[in-house]
Amino acid sequence: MNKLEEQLGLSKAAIIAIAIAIALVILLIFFCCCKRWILKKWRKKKEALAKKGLKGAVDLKSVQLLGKEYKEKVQPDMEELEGNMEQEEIESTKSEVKLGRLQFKLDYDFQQNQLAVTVLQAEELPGMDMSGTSDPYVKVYLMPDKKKKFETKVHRKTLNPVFNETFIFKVPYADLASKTLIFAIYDFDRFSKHDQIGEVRVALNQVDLGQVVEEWRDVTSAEVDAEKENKLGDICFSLRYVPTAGKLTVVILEAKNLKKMDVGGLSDPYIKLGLFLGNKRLKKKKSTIKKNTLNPYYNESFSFEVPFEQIQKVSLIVTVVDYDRIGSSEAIGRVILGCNSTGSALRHWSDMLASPRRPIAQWHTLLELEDGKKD
Ligand SMILES: *[C@@H]1O[C@H](CO)[C@@H](O)[C@H](O)[C@H]1NC(C)=O
Ligand SMILES: *[C@@H]1O[C@H](CO)[C@@H](O)[C@H](O)[C@H]1NC(C)=O
Ligand SMILES: *[C@@H]1O[C@H](CO)[C@@H](O)[C@H](O)[C@H]1NC(C)=O
Ligand SMILES: [Ca+2]
Repeated sequence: MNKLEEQLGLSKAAIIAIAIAIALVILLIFFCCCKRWILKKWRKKKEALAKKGLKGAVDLKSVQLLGKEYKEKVQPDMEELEGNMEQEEIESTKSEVKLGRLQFKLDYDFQQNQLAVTVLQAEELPGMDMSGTSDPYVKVYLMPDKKKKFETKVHRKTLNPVFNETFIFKVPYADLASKTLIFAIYDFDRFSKHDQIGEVRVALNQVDLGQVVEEWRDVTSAEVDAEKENKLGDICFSLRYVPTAGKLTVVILEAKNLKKMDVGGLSDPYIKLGLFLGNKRLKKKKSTIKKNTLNPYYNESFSFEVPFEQIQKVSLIVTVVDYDRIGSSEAIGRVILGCNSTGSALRHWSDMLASPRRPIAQWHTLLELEDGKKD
């Protein structure tokens, strides 16, 4: 019996038992650490394998990223602004007649004979949607010739959009005085006609273009007549892209309020689809003709082969044409889609890319055909 045993009052056997227990605990802890490390390694390997194995999923992901890229081009989704929004909503409902303000910049270049119009930003726009917010964009054109119409990008869920986009109008200085610059502000809506929020009219004979003009103007309610007289109608179709199959599917759903093209009658509209690579037409398709109507219903599906490498390079032109038995058929209006398009058309295209395999339907306002570009 040694001193320690005497002091603790323990037997030799008991001390050995305690030592073994301590060793066991240490071993257990060591095991646990090892196990975690091994599991982690195994998981990493599995992820790497999954990435390698699922080629299709990668395609899907990259096309989604592509869509996201466009979306960022269209507008940053401003979730973080949502908090401020409630405040704005309350303020905007307080004063119903207020339509907000728009800031723009005009810069006339006397050498080039061109007017650079910058849509800078808007403030305190009214909420047009159920949620109390709007998805604003601005159309910019000169009156009385409405030929060249520009559109800004659509900004999602905001009443204070920062556009900062510049558009160039070629106008000799002598002609400026007879022109009025229109900023028409719209609320984007996927499932219905886009509501006009209001407009800002700038009579160019009342501004001094000898220097750069930058100012704020109140948005006023739109002169409805001017818009209506130029109306060509609206069309609804869905777009679906399957990157793995390289297939673009367009379902033409319906059109409404089409412009009357036949004297003393309605129109006989059909839809023409053209797939373009630059100015070169790759493919052309036609819907059936709907007789004697301005509100045709089609529900007809058309598919195009577009490999993933090409989807960024193609554009799709949807044209509404009035069929004529006697003369040649006349185009009523059209929509151009692709990564170079603007406004609500760009939004539709980018939403399609961001949701591969899913059909995305949207209404579009028909635009006039530019002279010289046949399709
Ligand atoms: C607007 O765009 C110009 C040129 O692209 C840039 O220099 C400027 O910082 C932008 N302003 C805002 C407020 O984003
Ligand atoms: C549209 O066409 C699809 C496919 O042909 C069909 O399943 C659907 O029922 C049609 N919808 C209507 C409302 O006719
Ligand atoms: C977009 O514009 C660029 C530059 O003008 C052009 O090179 C490209 O082909 C266009 N893409 C489409 C899809 O039209
Ligand atoms: Ca909206």
